Amino acid sequence: MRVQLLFSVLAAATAANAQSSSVVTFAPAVTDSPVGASYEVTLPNKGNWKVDGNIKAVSAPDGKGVKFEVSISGLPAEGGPFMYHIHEKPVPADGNCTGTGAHLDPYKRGEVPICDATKKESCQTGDLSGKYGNATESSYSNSYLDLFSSTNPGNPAYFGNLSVVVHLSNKTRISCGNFKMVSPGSNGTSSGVAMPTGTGGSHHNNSTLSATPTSTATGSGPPISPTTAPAEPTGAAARLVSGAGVLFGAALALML
Ligand SMILES: *[C@@H]1O[C@H](CO)[C@@H](O)[C@H](O)[C@H]1NC(C)=O
Ligand SMILES: *[C@@H]1O[C@H](CO)[C@@H](O)[C@H](O)[C@H]1NC(C)=O
Ligand SMILES: *[C@@H]1O[C@H](CO)[C@@H](O)[C@H](O)[C@H]1NC(C)=O
Ligand SMILES: *[C@@H]1O[C@H](CO)[C@@H](O)[C@H](O)[C@H]1NC(C)=O
Ligand SMILES: *[C@@H]1O[C@H](CO)[C@@H](O)[C@H](O)[C@H]1NC(C)=O
Ligand SMILES: *[C@@H]1O[C@H](CO)[C@@H](O)[C@H](O)[C@H]1NC(C)=O
Ligand SMILES: *[C@@H]1O[C@H](CO)[C@@H](O)[C@H](O)[C@H]1NC(C)=O
Ligand SMILES: [Cu+2]
Repeated sequence: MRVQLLFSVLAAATAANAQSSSVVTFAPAVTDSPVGASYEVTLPNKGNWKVDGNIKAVSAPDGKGVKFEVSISGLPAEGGPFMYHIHEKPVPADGNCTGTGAHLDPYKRGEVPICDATKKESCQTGDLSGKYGNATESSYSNSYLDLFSSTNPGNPAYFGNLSVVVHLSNKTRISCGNFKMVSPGSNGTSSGVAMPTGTGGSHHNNSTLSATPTSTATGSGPPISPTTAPAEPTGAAARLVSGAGVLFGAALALML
């Protein structure tokens, strides 16, 4: 009995270790999308593909995330289901979708394991089809509020100067386009006109650094007291140390 329990604990621990690195960084919920900010991307024909689409992205009225309205048509009869993502770079002047690089992933969770749509905060920020579903028909539309995207140029989850890529299920890139600003919005924490030229980092109060969220976890600076730190999710990425290592250690200790 006891031995069996040990083995299953061990198996679970090793499986978890193999599946992901031992540290998981969750995307913080966004609260700083400027009121009224909106962006739009047009998804054009590329090569022999006949895709035609657009995606509108508007700040949530309370600044908590971004509402997306997705409409894609002309998807091929074969090669689906189709994925689409916000990518980390804009489409270059030559229009080659390969130039957009990988997905927008400011918290560096990586491609694997694939997004669990029941835990959207654990997915890559740009993995819209992972979080809200693939396009499965030749004409597809969907709309949703994503709590982890931002229209504030100072936020790591800002996408206003980036692109969207549509893929076949084998990852072939069949369309891509760049977000264009429709309106910068009127509110938020940006100073002056909220053009996407902000250097980031200066938009927030002095509680935390916002430029490199992954660097806040390991303490070279003074520890931030949890009682005084305000709820400012753009600054501190919530970090979870996987229980796997701990379990592993506990199991080993029991065996010895
Ligand atoms: C992906 O699928 C398409 C359509 O099914 C096919 O034409 C293409 O060769 C495939 N590409 C790769 C890299 O497998
Ligand atoms: C796009 O860029 C990739 C990588 O640089 C290259 O292999 C590919 O041939 C380019 N595609 C077109 C249509 O130019
Ligand atoms: C997009 O804009 C943000 C905020 O200004 C900036 O930090 C980032 O480097 C830009 N990304 C690209 C690919 O230009
Ligand atoms: C979406 O399609 C991709 C590629 O076929 C697949 O790996 C993934 O599991 C699909 N996601 C969902 C939620 O069905
Ligand atoms: C800005 O946002 C605050 C809080 O959400 C709201 O009270 C205020 O009316 C907004 N101002 C403008 C100009 O939108
Ligand atoms: C910054 O501090 C001011 C004054 O305390 C407060 O009104 C404002 O909401 C704060 N902004 C953020 C982004 O925390
Ligand atoms: C900035 O930090 C100083 C010193 O810790 C503090 O007194 C002040 O209230 C802070 N301002 C804001 C807006 O958080
Ligand atoms: Cu993609």
